[in-house]
Amino acid sequence: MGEYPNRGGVASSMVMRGEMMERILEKVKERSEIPVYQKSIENVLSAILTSEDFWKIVDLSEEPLPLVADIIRVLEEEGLLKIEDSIKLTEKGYEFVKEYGISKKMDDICECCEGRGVSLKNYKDLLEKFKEIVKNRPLPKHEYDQGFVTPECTVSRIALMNSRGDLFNKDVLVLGDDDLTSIALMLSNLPRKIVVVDIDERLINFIKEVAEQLNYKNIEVITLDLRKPLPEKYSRAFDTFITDPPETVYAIKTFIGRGISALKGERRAGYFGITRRESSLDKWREIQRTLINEFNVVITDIIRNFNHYVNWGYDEETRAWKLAPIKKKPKDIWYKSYMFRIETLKDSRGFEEEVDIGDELYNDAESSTT
Ligand code: N4P
Repeated sequence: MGEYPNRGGVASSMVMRGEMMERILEKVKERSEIPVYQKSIENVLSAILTSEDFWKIVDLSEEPLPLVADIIRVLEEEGLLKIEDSIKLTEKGYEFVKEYGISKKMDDICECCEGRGVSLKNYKDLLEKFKEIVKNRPLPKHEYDQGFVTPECTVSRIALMNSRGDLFNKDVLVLGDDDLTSIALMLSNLPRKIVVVDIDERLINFIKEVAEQLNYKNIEVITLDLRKPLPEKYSRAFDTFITDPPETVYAIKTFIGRGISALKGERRAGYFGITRRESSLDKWREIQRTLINEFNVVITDIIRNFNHYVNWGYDEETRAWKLAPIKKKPKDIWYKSYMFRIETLKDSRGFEEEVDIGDELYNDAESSTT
């Protein structure tokens, strides 16, 4: 101390902010089942510097919603923020982020592709037709955790899969289709054959009707709960699959595992969305372990926030709503997922067992939109 007389103030505030961070971390750990790190707190604070809106804070922080809610409560208890009509840092909060060295969360994504990395230039007609057809689509059902992506996302999936050589003259399997990707696939006329599986009759009927209107013949649709295995004839029958599973490790294993089992063999591709809104990075690691160690496939692409989910209308009935510190409906899209592409290699294998689980297919400690 004596050696650096002028730095006493700085040193003591350094200790103070270190203690404050430790305390916040301990308090959040006490109440959350979700792994929390200093980085999680920093992410939330950084997002709060950018937005006062809870949903936007979840979106920007990229921490699971229930964890963000707990962190916000603790920050409030510590006097770093105020929850009123919106979420705002207090003077003490601003001081803390300044001393701690936390800056605004920037979200400078490309305005042409919204960060998806594919161009829709060659798919303009398809997009227009798709938008027209889906105007009277079945609305999302809470019990199946449905929530569909924007038409631009659906059509970008076609552009993406085509760019990777996974559509033209290929047999394509769609596992769960509230996004109506199969309709965009029909309109593209790229696949050789399309098979769609969904638990929801309404979707199956809608897709059937559209196929009839388009006079599209190379499609089969089946109603099936994916807790059960696919019909025998679909084993090793496809070149490509696409799915968007509920975010529990169970659902991911089941949906993706069935997709992999349905592929013809090596060097075939699978696509699926994985979110940060309902999955911590610890869960992501678990998912990636399953992919690499159990299924023996390789991850070739992970595209951040490729999928944007249109707000699904049953917000007030969800756990997310209960946890939200301010009961205001989201204005903008906040739920996004990363698009994964995997490829099979020699000795890749999927999953064919029936699973005996109920609600755990949809819910775990990190999920919140059911
Ligand atoms: C969740 C959507 N509860 C939002 C509504 N999840 C499934 C929807 C399928 N299109 C997204 C999960 C991402 N893997």
